[in-house]
Amino acid sequence: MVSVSRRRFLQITAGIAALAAATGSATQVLGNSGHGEARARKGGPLRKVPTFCDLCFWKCGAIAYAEGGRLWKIEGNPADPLSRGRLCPRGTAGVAMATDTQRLTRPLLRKKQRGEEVWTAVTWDEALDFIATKMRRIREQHGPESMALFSHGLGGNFLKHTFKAWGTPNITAPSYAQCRGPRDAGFTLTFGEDVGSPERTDIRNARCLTLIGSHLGENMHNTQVQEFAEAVGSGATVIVVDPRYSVVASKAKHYLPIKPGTDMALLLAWMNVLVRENLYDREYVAAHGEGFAEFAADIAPWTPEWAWPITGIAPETIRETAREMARHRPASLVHPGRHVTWYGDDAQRARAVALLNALLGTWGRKGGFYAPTRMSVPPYPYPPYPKSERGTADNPDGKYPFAEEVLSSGIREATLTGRPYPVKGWFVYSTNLMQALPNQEETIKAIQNLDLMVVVDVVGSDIAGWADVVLPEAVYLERYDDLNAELFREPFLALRQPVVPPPADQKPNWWIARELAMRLGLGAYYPWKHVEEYLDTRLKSAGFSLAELKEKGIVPGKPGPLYYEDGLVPEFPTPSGKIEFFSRQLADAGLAPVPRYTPTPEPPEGYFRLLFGRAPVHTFGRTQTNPLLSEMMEENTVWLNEDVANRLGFTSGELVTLRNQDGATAGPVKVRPTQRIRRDCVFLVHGFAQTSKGIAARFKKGASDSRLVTRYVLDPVMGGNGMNVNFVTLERGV
Ligand SMILES: Nc1nc2c(c(=O)[nH]1)N[C@H]1C(S)=C(S)[C@@H](COP(=O)(O)OP(=O)(O)OC[C@H]3O[C@@H](n4cnc5c(=O)[nH]c(N)nc54)[C@H](O)[C@@H]3O)O[C@H]1N2
Ligand SMILES: Nc1nc2c(c(=O)[nH]1)N[C@H]1C(S)=C(S)[C@@H](COP(=O)(O)OP(=O)(O)OC[C@H]3O[C@@H](n4cnc5c(=O)[nH]c(N)nc54)[C@H](O)[C@@H]3O)O[C@H]1N2
Ligand code: SF4
Ligand SMILES: [Mo]
Repeated sequence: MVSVSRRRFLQITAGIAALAAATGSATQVLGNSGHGEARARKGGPLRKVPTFCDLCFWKCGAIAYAEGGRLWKIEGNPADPLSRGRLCPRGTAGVAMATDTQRLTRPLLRKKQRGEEVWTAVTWDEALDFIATKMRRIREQHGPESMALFSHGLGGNFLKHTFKAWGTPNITAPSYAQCRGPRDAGFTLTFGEDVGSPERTDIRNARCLTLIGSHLGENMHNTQVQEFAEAVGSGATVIVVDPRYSVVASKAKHYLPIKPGTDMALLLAWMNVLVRENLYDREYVAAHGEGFAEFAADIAPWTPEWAWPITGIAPETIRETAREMARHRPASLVHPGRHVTWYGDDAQRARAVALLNALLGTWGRKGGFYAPTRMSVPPYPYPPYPKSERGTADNPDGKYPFAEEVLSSGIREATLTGRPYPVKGWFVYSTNLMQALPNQEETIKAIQNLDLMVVVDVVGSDIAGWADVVLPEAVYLERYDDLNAELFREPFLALRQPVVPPPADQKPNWWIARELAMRLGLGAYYPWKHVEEYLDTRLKSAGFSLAELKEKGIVPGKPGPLYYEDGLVPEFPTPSGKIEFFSRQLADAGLAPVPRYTPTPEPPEGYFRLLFGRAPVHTFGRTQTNPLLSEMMEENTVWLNEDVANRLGFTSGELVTLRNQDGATAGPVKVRPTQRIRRDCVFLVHGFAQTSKGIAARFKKGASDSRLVTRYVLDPVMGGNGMNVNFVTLERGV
């Protein structure tokens, strides 16, 4: 078992200290510009251009500095409520994304077999004409729905518009079925609303914060990490449940090194204690709850003594932590998590997290979940999109009844089987499906069934290696994107704008989307010629102008009431209009109306469960070629319990190959023996070891968890892809 002595792990708190240092440097940018301007600059006068970051999807407000046409540095924008003037280490390295020597420079057309990565450079006209011709042929043979768009992030908005105008509903992102989908479903089934992104978590005001696998600090979502530091600074109690002693675990009063895959049992036992000991918020539950009596009867057997042998967490620890949570309610936030596609019962686990929050009365309360607002900006007045008769291809017969978005895995399945109808073209924007989807072999087989495969990327990523046409995009510092007006604590409106021109023949997404639409006869959907016209039209309809946003980067709106105690009227858009402790919707779909624990298979003798997560200085595979970030972390290592390493004779830094239950291998990768992980699992940081020829060999270091995720379990509630169900052995050498 992992030792939990806090003293012993003091050194890892350096992780948090490093974060503070990295983020703290960037505060007073606007009022203190003199330090840069005073110096004589070679490239021309110093310009400060407000924009927002794209090194991950949090979209922190930033200010880029350029000398003439040359980027110098990028810092947080103090006017931005998300970054509050501080960027994370990745955001600070944004400049290197533009100067990355491995960038794609010209459109490429495949010359040989798919995946052989032999290309001819072509002009944009040639590339787009080729795509348009293929798309028309697909439409003639199979209908417009047979084109699918995979698109992750804000940059895909204009392409989504083109594809909706084209007439396909098959528009999907790996941030749903491979990431937060089960959480959205679990919370919506319970409260009638999901937690959104940025999450509506009032971490800043929490007096007790429970984190179940949410490894804040490694998971570097800026606002959350800053608010976590504030909460800890003001003495909040932290409870961390993780098989691995994460960076946040080092800040925890209670660290629970749970057996992987058993969180549901812990959640049920916690709720059992709250109900049995009458510690829950009875007034809140009476006012807002539906089906509480059935729920209470259902969870009555799930005592801490029952959960103990399943989770490895002692009954007194379960009781003590439940009481601790109750003591601080309603400012007792149980974090909803984000990447929750673990074991295939994830929507039900998310629902249990939602119900635990409901018992603590945190929804709509200070220190729990606030009510977010957004700036209202009317959409551009486009003509209506054509209606598809056929519906989406991902979820035939509504097999996953509570799927709210299109399932990327379902589109892949339709591409493989031709059911419910053939999918013959993939247009892939800013997502590396080889890394993001489980089971790479299925992805490759699906790609082989396509008549057209287009990838828009900034480097020759793994997925670009499988394309027929590769389109090089301008990076965020070189382009406009759509406006950002997300739901948050304070409403705001933010603009991304070009700071410097692209260095070669790269084009921005809006231009690609528009040019393609023109070639497809969809000109009516592009009444504007340049994105500036589009932005100005939308901004004017909201009472602003492009000129104002270009100057300010961000404009704040008027915040609404955040909590019920501020006068916010509680509303639960569920069928009953209340918080559904017992879910009639789930029962009617033949699913458990109150969450149940279902065991997940255990690793066979000699195998370890493969777990994976984030490192503060990388975003998945997106930052692998960033020279600054790869200098900070060049490769991942495989975390292995130190006692196990000693018993098996593995030494620190020794190279091993990982082999999973199906014979898939990854590595060579260095072993990191550590007391910070249980004996039954190993851990890799995700995103390393891409194998594309488009990326120089020095970035192939480490091991790719994605290669080892051959097995996945589909969530019966919403079709999520549970991926923490693979087991690996370590083999000496390469
Ligand atoms: N095995 C495994 N699978 C996972 C996860 C995991 O931890 N392990 N995590 C899951 C999660 S939480 C998520 S959200 C998804 C994420 O999945 P993805 O969003 O697919 O993440 P990446 O693999 O980083 O792929 C991003 C791609 O976009 C490219 N790119 C970067 N910037 C730009 C740009 O400006 N323009 C264009 N056109 N392209 C750009 C990058 O080069 C890269 O190829 O993966 C999920 N899948
Ligand atoms: N630096 C950085 N930050 C990021 C990202 C990034 O790429 N880089 N990506 C962002 C995105 S899109 C997402 S979705 C989030 C993902 O980040 P999170 O939602 O915080 O976390 P996960 O990736 O699900 O989980 C990883 C943690 O869960 C633990 N874990 C694994 N199995 C179990 C289990 O069975 N039970 C429990 N209790 N814990 C378990 C692992 O040990 C690890 O500490 O991060 C975001 N932040
Ligand atoms: S969290 Fe970091 S990488 Fe993500 S948008 Fe903010 S500064 Fe950029
Ligand atoms: Mo994610």
